[in-house]
Amino acid sequence: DVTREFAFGLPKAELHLHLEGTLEPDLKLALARKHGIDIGQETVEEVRATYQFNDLTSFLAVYYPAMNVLQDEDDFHDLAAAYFERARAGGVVRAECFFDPQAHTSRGVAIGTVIRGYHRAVVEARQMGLSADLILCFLRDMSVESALDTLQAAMPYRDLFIGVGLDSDERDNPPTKFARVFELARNAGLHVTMHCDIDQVGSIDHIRAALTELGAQRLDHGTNIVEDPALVTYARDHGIGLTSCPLSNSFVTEEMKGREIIELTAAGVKVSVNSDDPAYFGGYIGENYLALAQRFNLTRADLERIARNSIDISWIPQDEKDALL
Ligand code: ES4
Ligand code: ZN
Repeated sequence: DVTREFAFGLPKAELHLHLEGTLEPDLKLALARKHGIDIGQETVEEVRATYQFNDLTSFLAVYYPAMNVLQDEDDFHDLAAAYFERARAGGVVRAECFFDPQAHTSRGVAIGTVIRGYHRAVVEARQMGLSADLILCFLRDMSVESALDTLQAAMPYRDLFIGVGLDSDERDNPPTKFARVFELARNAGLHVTMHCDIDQVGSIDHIRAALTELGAQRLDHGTNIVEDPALVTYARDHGIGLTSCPLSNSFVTEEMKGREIIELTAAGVKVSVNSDDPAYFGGYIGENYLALAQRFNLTRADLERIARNSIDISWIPQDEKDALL
């Protein structure tokens, strides 16, 4: 009995959203034209046809090169502003958005250009009644030195983001590689989350280290935690939130992780549903709620609980949170 209207209308928090993953074919083409960049396609349909993948490697091979069209502060603003419009239409009342500075600084764009552009859109979103903030992510397939440099370069903009995360290719890049970076971030009063979950040998060890050594307050994906009941209990007792992304997971792992989401929620772990890279994975947050409900026969009450949990595990200031719950 879950309708599209219900799934989209539920007030919810988006906690796992890569701003670079919201680059729709039409904006990509418009920015390519603006800057005179040849991206190899001439029409929106041709660009859309390149958004084609079946695992993380093939996805990242499209994802990073696409970012070449993001050049000036307005580009970053326009990307985020377009996302916030879509988020509002999907019932999002709170958005905590990842961005990848190294994907831009590595091609010569200044970190201030990135952060100022995104932040201008955040301020406008707030003026429209959407509570929003930024989370700076480190690319885990780059060196720890690069991550340290990035954190330091971001410090002049410390007040324009609320936390740090860890993304890109997890293989051979455990979170412990970045222990020093996360320690410095925590000391700066930043929130900490990290991507943990690629369904590979060792991912439960990544989750254990994230929670017990690195100070992670949330896990992005992280549903592999079901493999270790003691860690499930730990997550429940410490209020560790999980940010699951059904449509993205069905590309990268061929599963929405619905069983895990249901099991963990029943065990008292707060699991949210999110959109990851919605321009690439076939839908924004409303589509993710709807797809999960349809595939796993969830009720309206199930979705209401997930939406409420998403606000509960958000890093919104407590007084704002109380007003939303
Ligand atoms: C990502 Cl699906 C996925 N996995 C790892 N890192 C990412 N960054 C953006 N999307
Ligand atoms: Zn992600």
